[in-house]
Amino acid sequence: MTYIHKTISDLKHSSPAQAEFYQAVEEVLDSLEPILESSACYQQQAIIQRMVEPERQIMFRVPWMDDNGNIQVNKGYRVEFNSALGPYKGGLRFHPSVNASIIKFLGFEQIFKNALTGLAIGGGKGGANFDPKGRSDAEIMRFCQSFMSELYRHIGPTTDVPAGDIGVGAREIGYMFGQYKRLTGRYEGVLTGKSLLWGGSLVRKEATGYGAVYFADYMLADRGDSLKGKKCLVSGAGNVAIYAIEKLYQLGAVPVSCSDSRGALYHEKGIDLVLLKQLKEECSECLDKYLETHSDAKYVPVADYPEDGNAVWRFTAEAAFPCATQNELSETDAQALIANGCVVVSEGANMPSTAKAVDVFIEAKIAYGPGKAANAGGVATSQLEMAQNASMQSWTFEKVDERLKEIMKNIFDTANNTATEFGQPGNLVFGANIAGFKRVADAMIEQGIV
Ligand code: NDP
Ligand code: 2IT
Repeated sequence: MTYIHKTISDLKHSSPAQAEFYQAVEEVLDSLEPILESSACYQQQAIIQRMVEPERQIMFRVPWMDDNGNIQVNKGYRVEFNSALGPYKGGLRFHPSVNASIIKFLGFEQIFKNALTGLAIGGGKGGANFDPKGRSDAEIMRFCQSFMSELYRHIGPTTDVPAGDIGVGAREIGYMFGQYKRLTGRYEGVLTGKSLLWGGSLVRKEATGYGAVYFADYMLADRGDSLKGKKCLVSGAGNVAIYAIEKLYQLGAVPVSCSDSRGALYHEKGIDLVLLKQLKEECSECLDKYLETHSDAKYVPVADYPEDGNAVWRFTAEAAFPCATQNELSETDAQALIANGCVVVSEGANMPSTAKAVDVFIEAKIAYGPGKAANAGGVATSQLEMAQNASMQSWTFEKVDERLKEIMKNIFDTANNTATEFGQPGNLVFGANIAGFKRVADAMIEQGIV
């Protein structure tokens, strides 16, 4: 059994029943053989065994009272995965599906994503199995306050800096920041994604979606092509999807779809972004109402999705931006995309394509940007928010956007050049995994056995 296979097999024994976590680990480790062969030190230093084990995992009870006076209890998590490159950095997800496996897969991805940005940030992730849907503002506030009443003792501006993810946006960050400040008496950059009124950075809200689109454009530019005029499929209708759609329009592309947990929307003429933003503000699950304004659009409810995939990927387009959640794009979806002429896939979400779907993209040699490279613009801009907080400055929109573009270009170049260097030109999964791994592993070796 190879060193890599043994590590995965040991992991399945020590951390049972964590399918999403194994999926993320296997994808990274599968790329590492050439670098492990080229340098014996990684194996000697047990780097892989150390990397797959979080430095610290915090699990806690989150009790809160709902509007009817009933006591509710949720499970809270913060996984501080790796601090070789800087303070733990990564979002908080509030979604009923959250469990240890999901938080660990997200935290593991975050290590390599953050390394690829070239910035000084380690990897972490957290969240709770709390479902914000249908909850009042007061309930959200009480939940966030209870969550922070435990989390505050584990985080700090130079130790661990959480941000948003699914179900956590500016409102939740505000309530959590308020509680942190109340408990510690400190006003400091302990969270990113803050409101522009009190310490947030311009472009942070837009950064993940914009970044995934910039990344797609860099991949295409390298192939003598561009997004201009291309029909694009986008999934999701949250923070990442909305700003991916906005940037696609700005670059002259035509985003024709979006989706949520209830269904997929397709509009040949291009998604009406003003209406989409309005619908998402009015109600969290009413994409079908779009048809009241645009009768030429099409809505497919989840009940009518193909058995082996997601309706959003069965429409015809040249580009795809999965921006909803993990494993939302199956092998059959990937085959349908390729058959319909899709030439570029850029992942705004974390691990949205199943392992078999990724194989289809690699085999077809289309431009495929894996999440840990393509969606790194969000966390990179979070680090720019930290830099502004620490220096008590506020940069202009143009300055932050310029830095974001530069970072996305560097990530593309690093992943692309590394793929070529290690013998698989064009394979950005391979290039991103090796480049991210190398930066973290070398830092770990220099810092000794800790
Ligand atoms: P939001 O909560 O703003 O939006 C999530 C969107 O995805 C919603 O439209 C939601 O639909 C849909 N969705 C969530 N879960 C499911 C599901 N199980 N099935 C179908 N649709 C689903 O989250 P974000 O836009 O911030 O996050 C989207 C993705 O991007 C996630 O994978 C996240 O980890 C990743 N990401 C986010 C970053 C950020 O800065 N926010 C940075 C990097 C990656 P509904 O409302 O119906 O639930
Ligand atoms: O997955 C991610 O990179 C995020 N949710 C953003 C993390 C951050 O710290 O901004």
